[in-house]
Amino acid sequence: MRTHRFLAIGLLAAVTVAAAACGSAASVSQAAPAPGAAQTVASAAPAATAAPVEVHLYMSILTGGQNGKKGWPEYIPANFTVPANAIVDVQIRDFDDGPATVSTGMNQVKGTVGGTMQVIDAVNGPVEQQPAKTLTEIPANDVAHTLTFSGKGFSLNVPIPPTSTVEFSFKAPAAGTYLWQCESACGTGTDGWGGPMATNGWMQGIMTVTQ
Ligand SMILES: [Cu+2]
Repeated sequence: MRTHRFLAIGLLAAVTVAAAACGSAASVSQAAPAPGAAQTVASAAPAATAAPVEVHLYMSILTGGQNGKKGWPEYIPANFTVPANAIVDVQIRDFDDGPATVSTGMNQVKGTVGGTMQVIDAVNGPVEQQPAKTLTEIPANDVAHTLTFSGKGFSLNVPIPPTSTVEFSFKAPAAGTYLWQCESACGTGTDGWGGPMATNGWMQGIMTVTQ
């Protein structure tokens, strides 16, 4: 199994709201130090948790040369978990330097927040500080891999150029499991759809969405 990780930063917003509630609670209790004041503070908590959770997902795409399995490029992690209805901010660093034949239309960005992605022409170091282009598609002959969900209940397509970093956000669907597949024929066999393209944990994987 691949390792997976994601960072939840949504709590920061909740903490900020909670701090504000504490401040107003202090003034309320000074004006009227009645037991009822504490209940007013407690009622503010549900409003804070109603804000959408935002999480970050960091992925890398390694070549078969990098991971020691020739002809088997690999998403790390390929299997990951996000909370239902969260805004998921994704960064994918693609260390693969060559394109592969992409399925028709899969060079277009679909299903992301705003229908766009950011492309950065760098993969190492603090790429966030490099200039980024906001794009809705890239040339079909410049796609190395894609991150594509096309099953029931969730649809997303992000094409990824060689040796670049892409960033985008999507809204997580309802709880469940969702299979993704790379739609760029980067695998083994005469059509490039064998090996990693047909193996979970490599060029396909599962997004688990928790309640
Ligand atoms: Cu691929």
